[in-house]
Amino acid sequence: MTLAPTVEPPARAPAADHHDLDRAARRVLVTNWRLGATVPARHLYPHQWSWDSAFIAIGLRHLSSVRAQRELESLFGAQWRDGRVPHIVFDPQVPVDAYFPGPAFWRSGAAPGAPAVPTSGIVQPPAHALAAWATYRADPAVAHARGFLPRLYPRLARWHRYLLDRRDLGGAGLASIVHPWESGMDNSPAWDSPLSRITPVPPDSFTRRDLAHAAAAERPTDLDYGRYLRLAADYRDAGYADSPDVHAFAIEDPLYNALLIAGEHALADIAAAIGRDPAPHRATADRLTAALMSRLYDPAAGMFFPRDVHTGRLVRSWTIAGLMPMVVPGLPVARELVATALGGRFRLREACPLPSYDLAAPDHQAGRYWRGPGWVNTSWLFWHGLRLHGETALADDLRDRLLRRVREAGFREYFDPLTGAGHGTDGFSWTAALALDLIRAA
Ligand code: 2M8
Repeated sequence: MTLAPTVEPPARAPAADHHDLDRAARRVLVTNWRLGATVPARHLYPHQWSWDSAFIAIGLRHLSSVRAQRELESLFGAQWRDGRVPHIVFDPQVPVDAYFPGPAFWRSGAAPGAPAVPTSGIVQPPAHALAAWATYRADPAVAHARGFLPRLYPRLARWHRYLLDRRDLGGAGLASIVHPWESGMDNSPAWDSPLSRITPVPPDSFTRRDLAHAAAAERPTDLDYGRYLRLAADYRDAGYADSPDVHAFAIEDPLYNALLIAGEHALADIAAAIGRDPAPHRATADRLTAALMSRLYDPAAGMFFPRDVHTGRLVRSWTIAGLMPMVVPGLPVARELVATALGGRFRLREACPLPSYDLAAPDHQAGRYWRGPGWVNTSWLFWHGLRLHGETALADDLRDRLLRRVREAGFREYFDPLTGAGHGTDGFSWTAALALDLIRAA
């Protein structure tokens, strides 16, 4: 049995005690808005990022449904002919050395089927169909008038098709990520072992820009970067072709595939709304859910783990990615995931945002990027999943604590899950956007 995804809280004005937070969140999104899209953060991330735009649209829909629609439309305007949606769409107005690696590294212009605008050649988690459906539901009249869904649906369907066909590197139906940046959780401890096989490029062959805007102790290391660049350069030099020979890093990730499944359910809803047949999308979602359960779920652990396609083994690292299948409608083990989230590794009742990595692990680092701190997007996804599976009390409690955290620490990129201290950049768009969404569900 599958349930329809319920990503759209009823449109509501913010309660009086959230007015200031609401106003401040709007200000972040206004400041970060460029021509047709929103940057994740002004200095650290001055271009359009793929899954950021999905979360941003989920918040923007409460301010301006047209802007939310344009956020997604501008991203899909940079879709490649093979269906891939690039992880970064570069703004040609921004100086080329503002972000590394920039257009000169990715050289998308030389790749077959790339758009005219410069982009990266890798992808990010497919949160877009969910965001498109939520955006439509916020204002169906305006969406109809602009032809939003009929225009976006074929592009979303081609995007998913790319992942289902070209990225099924393990042959079991699940999509593989081929770079840690594709996971969205760039330096997750889960990637340490598969990355250890990759020869880094020499440290003096590149100049990082991120360290000009964020503390080194809160970012990935130079060794991580050396390996990221090796993988990306190999992919680029193969013309961005997808095959197990090209991809020395190939992982079936639970977060990635959970969003793909939730996205297929959203595509079914979208298809039905525009008079197309939803059944193929529901069938794909059901097939992928079965593969997710058989390939990535460990019943003894009550947890999903990534599978390394090259070794064939699960990577038993307790990251928040393993809880993300909560967003899958009808997931048969939602109760087990809640129990895991309530346990000592994630401490759902106190930790906020939920830690990106096992609080009890000796190598948990509360302030370093995706190796411990909490992010609002993964907590929003878990909150959404709790509601989807009827865990309303836990969902409401998480929502209230998330809003309190953001009010106290600001629209930071990530937070110490126990002390609440803010880390990374400030004025971070998805933190603001998802706060706007949570406020309206309060
Ligand atoms: C971070 O990733 C980028 C590379 O894509 C970076 O570190 O430069 C990640 O947190 C990723 O999930 C996010 O989409 C991106 C922009 O916010 O920043």
